[in-house]
Amino acid sequence: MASSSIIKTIPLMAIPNFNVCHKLELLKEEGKSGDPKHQEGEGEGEGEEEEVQSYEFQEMLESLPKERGWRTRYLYLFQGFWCQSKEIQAIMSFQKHFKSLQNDVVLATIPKSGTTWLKALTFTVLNRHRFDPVSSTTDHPLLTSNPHDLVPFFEYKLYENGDVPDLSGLASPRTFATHVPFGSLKDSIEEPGVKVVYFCRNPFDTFISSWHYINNIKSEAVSPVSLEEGFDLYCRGVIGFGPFWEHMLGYWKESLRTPEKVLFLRYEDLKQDMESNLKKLASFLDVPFTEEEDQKGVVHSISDLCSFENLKKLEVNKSSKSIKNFENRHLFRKGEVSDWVNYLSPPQAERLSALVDDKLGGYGLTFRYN
Ligand code: PAP
Repeated sequence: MASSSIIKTIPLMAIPNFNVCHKLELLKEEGKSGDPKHQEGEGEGEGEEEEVQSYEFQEMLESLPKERGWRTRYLYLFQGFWCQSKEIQAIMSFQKHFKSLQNDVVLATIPKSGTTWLKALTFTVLNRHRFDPVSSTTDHPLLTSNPHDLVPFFEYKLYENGDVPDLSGLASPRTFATHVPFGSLKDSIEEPGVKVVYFCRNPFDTFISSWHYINNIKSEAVSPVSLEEGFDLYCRGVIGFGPFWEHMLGYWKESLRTPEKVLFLRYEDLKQDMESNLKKLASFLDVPFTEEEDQKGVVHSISDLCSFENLKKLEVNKSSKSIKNFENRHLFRKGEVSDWVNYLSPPQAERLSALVDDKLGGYGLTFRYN
């Protein structure tokens, strides 16, 4: 799925070739597919959970702590964070097989922090000499491809189902994305010169965005997560790739320790001041804007091209699916700061605020969310 959909949607060989070499042996050994009754997705009607997994994988899964899932029946505590069985399968394959190269760029987020936006901006900044964001407004790849097609996820595209993609033909800098926390990523990006951009959004809006999204895309067979239940799970850390505070802290600390390797950006800052943040991103990626580009209005053109309003209205973002089971249109809901005030009660807001202060305040990681 990964290879064909990417090749189909990206013009001019921007990402030329993701052939799957072989499956992760542990997960795909012939004759060891396990008892189908033990499959997590059994009876859920959830396409993502239907894949037959090996007996060893099932055994490993059953040894993990689990909680009620948001989108699938369970979330498992794997390597210290919560995720679905299919994600574990992909992450294991990624960790085993991915080899970083010197100029690789990895975009990291916890879901619903603005991943789609960051992908659009980074792709456009890095490729602005091939795809001019100022004049070629009619044939820019973003006009016909969703950002998730242009910057593939390790866990939802490249290594999905335990696949092992052939990344040898990719143009440099190779640009990938992940939701995996830093602790589970770091061994895979040890090559000097690999750069990580972490995009952080305030936990209030991230929660509301997640709650809407999951209720839009979840299988009919999984009961809806009410706002109250979802909020309680979120505050207990039980959300995909959470606890959110550990996810944020992992990248925050690393950005302070190795600022040349990890850039920490905030959703709210980009909303307030796109120009300086886009310049920061370009400089970090070693492709700073020149004075001439500044005068030509390149920064503004990129900002406009990647804006919520522009992306949301494109046909590809209204009617296609770039990631299996996820309709692109659900990736563009409101794109605002502070929408949470329309959903959370004062006691809920107090609880989350106290949690954020308690978990993150001591590290100097603060947010604007009012
Ligand atoms: P993902 O992690 O599943 O890829 P992600 O893109 O991080 O999702 O989150 C979607 C959120 O980003 C949505 O927020 P909302 O629910 O509060 O509206 C979506 O609207 C917002 N978003 C998507 N594209 C943009 C953009 N170009 N500018 C600002 N916000 C955006």
